Amino acid sequence: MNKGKQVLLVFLASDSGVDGARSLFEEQSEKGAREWFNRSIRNLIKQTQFAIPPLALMILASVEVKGVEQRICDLRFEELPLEQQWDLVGISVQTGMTSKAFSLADSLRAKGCKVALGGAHVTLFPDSCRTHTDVLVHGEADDIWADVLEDLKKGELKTDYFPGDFPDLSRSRPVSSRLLDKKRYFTTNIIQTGRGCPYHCDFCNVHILNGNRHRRRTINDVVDEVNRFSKHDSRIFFFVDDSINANEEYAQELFSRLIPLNITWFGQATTTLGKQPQLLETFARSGCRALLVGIESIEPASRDTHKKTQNRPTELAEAIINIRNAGISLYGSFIYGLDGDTLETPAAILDFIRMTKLDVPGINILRPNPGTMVFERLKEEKRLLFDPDDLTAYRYTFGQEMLYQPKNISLPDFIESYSKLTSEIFTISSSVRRGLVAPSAKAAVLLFNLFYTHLYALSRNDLKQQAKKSISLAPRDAADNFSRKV
Ligand code: B12
Ligand code: SF4
Repeated sequence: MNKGKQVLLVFLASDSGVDGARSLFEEQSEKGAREWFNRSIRNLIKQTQFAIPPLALMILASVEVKGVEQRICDLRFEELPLEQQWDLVGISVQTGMTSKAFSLADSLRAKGCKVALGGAHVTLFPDSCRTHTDVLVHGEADDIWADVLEDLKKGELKTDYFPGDFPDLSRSRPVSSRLLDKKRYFTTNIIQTGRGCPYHCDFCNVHILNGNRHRRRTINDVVDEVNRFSKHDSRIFFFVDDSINANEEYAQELFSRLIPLNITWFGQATTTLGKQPQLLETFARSGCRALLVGIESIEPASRDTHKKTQNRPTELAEAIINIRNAGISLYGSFIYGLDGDTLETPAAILDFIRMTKLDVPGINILRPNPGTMVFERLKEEKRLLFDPDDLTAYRYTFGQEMLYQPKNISLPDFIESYSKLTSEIFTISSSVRRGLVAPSAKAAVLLFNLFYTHLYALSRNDLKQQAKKSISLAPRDAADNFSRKV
């Protein structure tokens, strides 16, 4: 029987971080018991991590075109199903994963399979992808994916598909989670209510990828989706919006309507929530248990330079205390090494964490991703440690390598002070303490802190090695550049 065109949608696993922490520089020399220990920890992290399914591929797989069957393959958990002949393989590409994406695309094409690339990296750097693919899908593909599938059926695939404008999210496009294997994920209840951001933080791509205007789905569509998803999976919901409180009125109405559904949920918000008492109460009543907030920096000079302009540093602590007092645990994400930071900054971060009792502190190194304003500035100022044209230098890691020269701190001093900071924050006893005092989601807070205790130990080791040996997977001259600067 002719089953119609067969389409596979692929999500890649990253080499480190959330997809299973591994050392960047020691891997090959690991032997015996140490190798076994590291592999076991990695598998444990992979299995118990907060692995969520790729929403982009859920959206594409939900596009129904008669005569086309789609399947999602998540390479974090399964092998590529090559026993079957695929008419088209779509791969989601993020900067940081380009080498993996391109080599997979090349090998599939060598076997005669047609490949379509889409995702953030394709939108930002289409030309870097061109030689690795048959089809490039630029931008948000919610609507144009149907055109690709229709053209596939007709045997008339084009090389480029452009959405024209950002899709109108108020048009109903129900997302289905039925193609996912529930057992693999922490939850399959992944929802996005809106896209776009009016701010311009210079280390972020979102305002470039999704535009400056905040577009929203209708509240009815989101409530329907929550109802539908919860019939299939009774676990927690994760709203992947960059800031779920971006529009106070919308969020107030949406989450009021979710109260009777009795769900629990995690999400990402701005600290402004601490100054929105009514919305904060509604979040707590609607089942919000934990939020990720981008604190980024408590140094006024860094916030100004990097255009993190929403909220003054003095208001941050108060906002965090208010949110925790409402019974919501907080993951607060910092970046140390911004242009206003000095060797005094770690002590200020430590004080801030102690004062606010932040449940999970995330202490990141700035990662100047190509396509961001900060990347362009560092390139101009000749502060990048790697060849700016080498996309493989921007692999996704977990604070494990330096990609740039901080402004006010020498590299060895920075590495030493960053390592000291993470070793003071992440210990087994502080993890247990944070888990015990967390206002909610205590087990998740404990687990996250324990994982980070392991991950940051890896980070310290890798940074030490990078500084010592000037090892780099980037080109030779870049490694020389690094050793010169160190
Ligand atoms: C949720 C999230 C995560 C989650 C979950 C990721 C997951 N498993 O899906 C977690 C917390 C794990 C995470 C981690 C990281 N993330 Co993240 N994350 C997000 C976030 C907030 C939402 C992603 C999402 O679901 N969006 C909704 C979907 C519908 O949008 P979309 O992915 O863009 O997909 C659309 C198009 O791109 C396109 N498309 C996408 N894939 C494909 C594939 C094909 C074939 C086609 C045709 C089209 C297509 O069509 C889709 C529908 O319109 C985005 C920000 C954002 N606004 O998107 C950042 C974002 C994707 N993350 C980013 C980064 C940098 C990271 C980290 C490196 C952070 C870090 N330092 O550790 C890690 C990398 C981990 C990894 N292995 O990829 C960057 C990527 C930038 C880039 N140039 O690639 C983003 C854009 C945020 C930013 N500040 O710039 N992330
Ligand atoms: S970091 Fe957050 S607030 Fe800043 S531009 Fe990105 S999405 Fe917007």
